[in-house]
Parts: sequence; C-alpha cells; structure tokens
Amino acid sequence: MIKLHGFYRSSASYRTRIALNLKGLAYQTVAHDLTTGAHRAPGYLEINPQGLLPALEVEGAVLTQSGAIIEYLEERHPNPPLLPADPLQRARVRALFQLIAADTHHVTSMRVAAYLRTRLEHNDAELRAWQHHWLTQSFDAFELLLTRNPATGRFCHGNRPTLADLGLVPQVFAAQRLGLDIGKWPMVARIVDACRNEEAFQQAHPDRHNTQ
Ligand SMILES: N[C@@H](CCC(=O)N[C@@H](CS)C(=O)NCC(=O)O)C(=O)O
Repeated sequence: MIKLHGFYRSSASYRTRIALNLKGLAYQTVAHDLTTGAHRAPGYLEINPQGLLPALEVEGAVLTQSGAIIEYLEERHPNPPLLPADPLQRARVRALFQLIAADTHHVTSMRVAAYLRTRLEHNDAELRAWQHHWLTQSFDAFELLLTRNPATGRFCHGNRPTLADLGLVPQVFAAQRLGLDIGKWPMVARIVDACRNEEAFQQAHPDRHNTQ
C-alpha cells in the first residue's frame, strides 16, 4: 500500500493527493502536524532528512519532493496523463508547475515565515506584506501565461487537468488563507473553480483531511 506522509493543509501534500486521486491510486495517509513541529521529529527526519512534507513510501522506497513524486506517479501510471504528449507543451505545463512549486511556495512557506518572525523580528503586518508581495508577483505572471497562450482551456493546459493545475489549486488555497483576493486574476479564478468541480480535487481538499 502506498503511504503518504503529509498534513491536511500542506500545499505540497495537497498537490500529491490530487495526483494520487487523478491516477485512481489507493493510499494511506500518515499525518505529521506542521503546527506542532512533528515534521522535525527525529522519526520523520529518518524518512525525509529535509524535514518537509510530503514523502511517499512506495515500492520499498521513500520519495520526497512533490514534483518528483508526481512525475514518478506519471511514469508508473501514465493514464490519465498529467502531462501532454508534445515536448513543447510538456515544457509549458512543467513551467507553470515550477512557477508555483519552485518560485512561489518556498518564499511563502512556514519556515521562511518563522525565520522572518523570530530571527529578523518582523511583525504580523510585515510578514503578511512579504507573503502577499511574492504571491501577487507570481499570480500576475501566471495569469498572463494563461491568457496569452491559446493552449489554455477549461484547465491550465487544455480541457483536462495537468500538473499545472496541481500546482495552482493548492497555492490558491494557501493564498486565500493568507487573505489574498483571487478575483484579481480572473483566469486563475476560473480555472480553480473548474478544478474544484472535479472529484479528484474535491477528495484531496484540506477540509477532507483535517482530522488525520
Ligand atoms: N519543494 C518541496 C516543498 C515541501 C514543503 O515546503 N513542504 C511544506 C509543507 S507544504 C513543509 O513541510 N513545511 C515545513 C516548514 O516550512 O517548516 C515539495 O514540493 O515537496
């Protein structure tokens, strides 16, 4: 049985849950409470020395980094595909995912916030301004990448969910928790609504996992 080490409101775990659901894979969840620092406990550091969620136990191995985990799932279970067949289109989808997973998520993460607050002594308003700044910059670019490209459809790329949507939806959820109004980016908002109608996204939503 596949084992997902995660937490209900961890965006990177949320991305991975959507991928597992889209692929129709059964999995067991092991929750590590980010609010109590359970992800830094020695037992979990044995699993993922980076002390980050998620980690996936599968086929006798431990996989880390949500992007690598999702690409593994894609290679092992190609249907339904999360990447288009064409190399140029695949690059576009991966770029949208990386915009979120590499360039946005980290600067707005818990550990960066904790450092800003405790080591650099920023107050709540300064912290919020930092997070809104980076989120806004990313969503501005994401919106343009969607509106300017005719390959954008019901979802970020075409008419079925891809890796790009798996990046976007959890980041929007996190941004809304931080008080950002997503209505400023109409295409982003429309696509997130489309995703929220999909069973795989609904089942992965943090509200469905907040008791684990
Ligand atoms: N690039 C990593 C990021 C993982 C990550 O930052 N996970 C967050 C939860 S969404 C975490 O464990 N945060 C703990 C912290 O910031 O201390 C991935 O995509 O898996």
